[in-house]
Amino acid sequence: MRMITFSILRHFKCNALAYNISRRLKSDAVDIKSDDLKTKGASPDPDYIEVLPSWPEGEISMRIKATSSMRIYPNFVTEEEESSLLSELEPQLKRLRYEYDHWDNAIEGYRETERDSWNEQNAAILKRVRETAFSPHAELLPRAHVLDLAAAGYIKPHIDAVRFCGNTIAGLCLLSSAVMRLVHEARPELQLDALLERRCLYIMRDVSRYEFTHAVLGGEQSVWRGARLPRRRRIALICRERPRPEHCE
Ligand SMILES: O=C(O)CCC(=O)C(=O)O
Repeated sequence: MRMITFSILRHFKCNALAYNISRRLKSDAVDIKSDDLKTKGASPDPDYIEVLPSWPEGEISMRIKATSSMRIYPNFVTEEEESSLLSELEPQLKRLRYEYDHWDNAIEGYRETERDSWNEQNAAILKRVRETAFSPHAELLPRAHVLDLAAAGYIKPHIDAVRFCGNTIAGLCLLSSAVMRLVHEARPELQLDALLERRCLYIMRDVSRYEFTHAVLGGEQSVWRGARLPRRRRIALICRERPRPEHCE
């Protein structure tokens, strides 16, 4: 197993071990009720989740599991809230260089950090993210992961490692819209795109998290419903649950 340069994102990416664990976890994952997701303010997502034509028409059950295990809340933060978050993040990010040679080639053109202390306004936003995405009993990782993708950056398909985070992942999208593509690991014809608009919050858990790879498209690939979606610099503020104890190293 390759373990080379330090990277926060590395902890959340799959590797051979994580794949194996995630396979074992799948049977648990599909048993979790997808309506555990809070639906406050969330659309059923036909506007933001698009099943791609390669998905067989008769394959309904997996379609329901996949689409109901991902939620997108458009305009979760206002422009003013976005500016407030950026003004706290930018000085920290400016000190870092974009990297183009991620240890496992999972991500190109990124810089990243973690943060656990926020000014009052931003702490309230983070609290709202956590209250929306996680159950009150969830144990969360204390720091939010800040992932800054350059305009030319992109994230290749991967499954997040269960060793480093729990079931639910919540990402607040700042500065640029993007398309996230999910592809079933064992049945690659099962594909869907999610439109992650600037200032939206997305939540992934269960099937979308464990059975599908996810990727953030860049360059020419960044297309939503047949139209180019220009990818600019994008910052994702990602909150995660602690890993389940049985998955800790
Ligand atoms: O940038 C994003 O929103 C996705 C990040 C990602 O792929 C991950 O944290 O596993």
